Amino acid sequence: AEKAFRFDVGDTKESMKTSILNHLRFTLARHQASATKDEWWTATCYAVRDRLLDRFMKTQAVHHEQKVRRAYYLSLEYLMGRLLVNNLHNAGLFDQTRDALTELGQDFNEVCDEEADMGLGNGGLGRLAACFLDSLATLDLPAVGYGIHYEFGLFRQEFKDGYQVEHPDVWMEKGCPWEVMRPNYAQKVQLYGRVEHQMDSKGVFKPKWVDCKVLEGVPYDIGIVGHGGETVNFLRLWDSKSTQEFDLNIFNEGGYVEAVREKAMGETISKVLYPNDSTENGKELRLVQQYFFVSCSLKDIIRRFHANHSDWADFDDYNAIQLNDTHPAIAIPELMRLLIDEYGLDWDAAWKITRNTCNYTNHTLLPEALEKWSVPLFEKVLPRHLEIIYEINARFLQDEVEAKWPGDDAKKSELSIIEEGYPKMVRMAYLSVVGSTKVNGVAALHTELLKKHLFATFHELYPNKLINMTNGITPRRWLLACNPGLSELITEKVGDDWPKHLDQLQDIAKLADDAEFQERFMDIKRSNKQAFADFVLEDSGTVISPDALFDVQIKRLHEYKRQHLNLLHILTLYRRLLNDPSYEMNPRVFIFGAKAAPGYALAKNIIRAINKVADKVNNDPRINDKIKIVFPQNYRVTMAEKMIPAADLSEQISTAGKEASGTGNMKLALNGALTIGTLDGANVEIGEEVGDDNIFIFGNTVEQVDAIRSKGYNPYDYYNSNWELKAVIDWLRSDYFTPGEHDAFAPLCSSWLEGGDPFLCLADYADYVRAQEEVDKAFSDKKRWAKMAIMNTARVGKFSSDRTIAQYAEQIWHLKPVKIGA
Ligand code: DL6
Repeated sequence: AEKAFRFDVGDTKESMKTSILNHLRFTLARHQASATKDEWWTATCYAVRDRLLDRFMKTQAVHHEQKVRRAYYLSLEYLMGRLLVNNLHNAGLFDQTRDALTELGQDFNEVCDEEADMGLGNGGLGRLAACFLDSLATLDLPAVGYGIHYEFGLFRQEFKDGYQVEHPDVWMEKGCPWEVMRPNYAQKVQLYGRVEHQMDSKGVFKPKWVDCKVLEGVPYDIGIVGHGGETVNFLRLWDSKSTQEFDLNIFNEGGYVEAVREKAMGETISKVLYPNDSTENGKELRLVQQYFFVSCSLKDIIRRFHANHSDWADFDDYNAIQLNDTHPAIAIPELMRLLIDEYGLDWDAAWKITRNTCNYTNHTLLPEALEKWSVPLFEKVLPRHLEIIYEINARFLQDEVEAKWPGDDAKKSELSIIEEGYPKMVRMAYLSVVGSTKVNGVAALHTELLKKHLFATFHELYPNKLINMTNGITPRRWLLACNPGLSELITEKVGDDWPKHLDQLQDIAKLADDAEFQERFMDIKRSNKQAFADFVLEDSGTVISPDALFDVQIKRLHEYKRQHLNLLHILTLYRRLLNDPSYEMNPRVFIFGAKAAPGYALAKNIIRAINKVADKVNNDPRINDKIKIVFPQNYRVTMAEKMIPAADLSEQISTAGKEASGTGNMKLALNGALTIGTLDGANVEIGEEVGDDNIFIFGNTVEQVDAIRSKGYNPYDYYNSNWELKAVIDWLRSDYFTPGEHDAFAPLCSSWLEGGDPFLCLADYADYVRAQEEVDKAFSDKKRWAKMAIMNTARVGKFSSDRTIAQYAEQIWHLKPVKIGA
């Protein structure tokens, strides 16, 4: 009987056509003739989803039957972008679906363009999580991603008079056909209340968390298909709902309106992603969000464990949990609470399980990004967890710190999870280190700096705990799908296995001097540049030439990333051209993509400065189109997919020691852009792979930065001794770029001078300009540039997230691939 009702989930064009039409008719109740573009998109997604769900059920059945060990990735952010094209590639349905839609009279690209980005993340950390999900499934590793089902993702950015204006991101306006709601797996979560210590029947005092508010988490699952389509893992996102209990008390007291208001409040928890990539400490809702998704996820993990096992001693044999930064660090006390209070384990058994199960990834050294929660806030929201954290801390200080450094109270206060002060603070990074088996940095340099600075004393205490896992990116999205021209050329030369084995790109290095290959490689680059130029023309009316050098800086707007150093270079060139119309340089298009955290005033001032300089430069006939600046609004994954294949030059110019890794640097190099960068984050390793001849390194190193600072850095020394630097800063200080509006960029200019230039733009300026002159010279030599670009693509195979995930699986999770079979 089951066979008779089986859906057609075949992979032929005809089968796709039938499914799409069936969904138009039976899911959306539309006639083919009157269906709108977004309905075609929805029907196509459903047709693809049918096939994914079929594989998903098979995958989960195999994992269950084989009682596999699983990895659980806990992340507050997933910057997924669009899913259709990627899913089609990974599931092996791309050609059939494109042809099916074409035969049904639809423009495939237009249908794909209906999809809103799933932008449930801020930047690098969230995008890394999305790449990891892709690699986990591709490598057939049993894994589940857990996060929050935000109603609003990262804000939509608009520019008005150069200012950034934020709007809510209504990404689910047309629905999200990828997800499946699973009310049967809903979980209850307690919050607030107080702890009572009640005597049990044996006369032992037991903590009881009482008078809590109770929320419900309802999961939405999104299938994650690996390349080749065999394994379909899933991302489970929790949506918050108020529970019956939540309302009833107030209801019974006659407070209907109050009850509904309370109910609505319960539902605000998963409403919106916090729009800051480095600071969001102290906000109660943020702590509630973290606890809400962590508690739901742990209960779900335990439920799954109990489906196959009954002995808690097995828990850490079957489960590995990865904490994506400290955002889910509350998992450590929550797992302790569940094991002790709900399941009756003793402290030592619970601690062994917790520590053996959890691992933590650090993504930043920036002090302001290190999460700390005030003890009073913690006590209000999670009183029982605070007790547990105090106990973890007391035992840690006594059993481990005292054992290693007897009588050393300074060490105890240095390493304490509780920071003394008014108010006391809970240091989430320390809690994460103490409660984890492994702690990893995200690039070699970053891990070294963690060992030397942030976690130096922990490293002495636990010499094997800190390890490096250099980040990576999925080559499926960031080459195969976004750069079809280059993908085809590579496939022609090295076969079609490279999306799963990116090291095979090395084989094109031997063609780097081949004139015909160079020409084809650069023709593809040119047509990608033309496609981007067409987009820019339509988007903003700005004309840019695909023959110019496309100089790209795409990342969050932050002082440490130094978009304002890039701006100083632009102004330098502009000034040189105005002073000397015969000044020789290749025409350049400076391309920016960046959102600033809504509360980050200086970052927003930098955005406005770039936009205002762009207005002037782009419309100045005196410079003969030698410089153009384009800064499209609302940079997001989908826009990155257009910019990266079109880039010639990749700006990775953070102050040395500040960028943990970077992943845009990897995407751009993979697509044949040359890096101009400091010795920071993963730039160091990119340089090692591509070789000194194929990268432009400049600026002070970490050691030099430290030396400059310890001598007492004075930006005026640089300002007063470099007349060109002085001239461009003064220029920006004038009202030249904002006629009649004085001091428009005072915040920016004073940050360089009176503010002490915390990120050393002025100290690196001269060497940056020198390196840019090198870039210009190299670009003039077309053969040399082509060779360098090819060498970049050829030699960055190391930065596939498959390599990163294979390392996590081997060194942290001890996880084995599980073949699902046909
Ligand atoms: O590890 C992913 C990514 C790194 O590539 C970036 O260098 C780093 O800035 C970023 N960190 C964050 C925010 N950090 N926190 N918390 O996105 O992680």
